[in-house]
Amino acid sequence: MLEKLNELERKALQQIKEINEIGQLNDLRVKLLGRKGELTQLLRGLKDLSADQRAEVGRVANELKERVENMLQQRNEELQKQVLNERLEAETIDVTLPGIPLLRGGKHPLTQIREEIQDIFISMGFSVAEGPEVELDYYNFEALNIPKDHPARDMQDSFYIDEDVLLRTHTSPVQVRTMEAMAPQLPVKIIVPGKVYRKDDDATHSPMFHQVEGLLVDTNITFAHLKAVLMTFARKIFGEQVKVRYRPSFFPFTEPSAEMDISCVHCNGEGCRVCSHTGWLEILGAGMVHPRVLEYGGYDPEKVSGFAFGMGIERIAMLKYGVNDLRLFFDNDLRFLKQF
Ligand code: 2NM
Repeated sequence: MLEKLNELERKALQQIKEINEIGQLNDLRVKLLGRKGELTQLLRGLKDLSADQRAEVGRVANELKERVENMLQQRNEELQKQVLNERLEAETIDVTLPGIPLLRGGKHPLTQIREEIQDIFISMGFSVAEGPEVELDYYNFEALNIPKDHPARDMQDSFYIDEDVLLRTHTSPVQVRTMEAMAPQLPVKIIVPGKVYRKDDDATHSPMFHQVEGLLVDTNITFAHLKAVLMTFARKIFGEQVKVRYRPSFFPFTEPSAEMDISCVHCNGEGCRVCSHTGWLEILGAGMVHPRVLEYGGYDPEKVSGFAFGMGIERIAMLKYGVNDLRLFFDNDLRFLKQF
């Protein structure tokens, strides 16, 4: 029996050496050491031996099994290495190929313009204030001296949530909220950027658009301060060559009220299609804060005065960049947005 074991081991080691494929190696393991394998078959003869012989043959068989397993294991590792080497030979990596480009994001043109506007007013000492887009009718209209029967309150023009709540139609309610929070401290010197909502939809009007409004309240503030601040703003955003003019206007929350025009950025005031051959472009509304609005804000109009202004960010961006359809800002078309 010991001889048979010897012979089995010799043949096994020979077969293991000759195998060149991992799958076949597993088959061989089963054939040699498995439950119905050659070694098991051979050990059936143990029962015919004496107890001493059985112990001796058993020991030899166990040692044999261990050696064969080691050989199988070793061959397995060799074959795995071989497979890996063949793959490494076959597969090549061209490290000179260009990499996958990382797409770099950028600020939306309206964000760029808003930040430019903010920086200009911050440089003149204004702070940036923000407030809710879902606003009380009280702050959006009442406290701004827009009475109940005023056409600006028309359901046709505003998004109402219920009788007393609506999407703000301008950022002015934040000015009233800020005055309320600050009174009687002076000065109030803020700009308020943000989204506003009106029932409008065409090439130059979107139901959601962006505004920057400003407010300066202090003792002895006059229309001259308004002109100085707004002319400085116009020159910084459109260039030092720009001219400005004021036309009388009307807003319920300012008195007197005015519109500020700039000389046309396209034709430099000569007259062209952009400025409807007037040489001028309207860019913002402004005025001295109505005494009633100051009162709503908690200030005494006998002791303080102020000016306020408001502009649409889309309109400024369209003029500055020569964009003729405001919907381009909201379509998310990268071919458009990448140009800024
Ligand atoms: C404009 C034009 C004129 C304005 C007024 C106020 C407030 F709250 F202080 F009274 N905020 N913004 C204002 C004034 C806005 O937008 C065309």
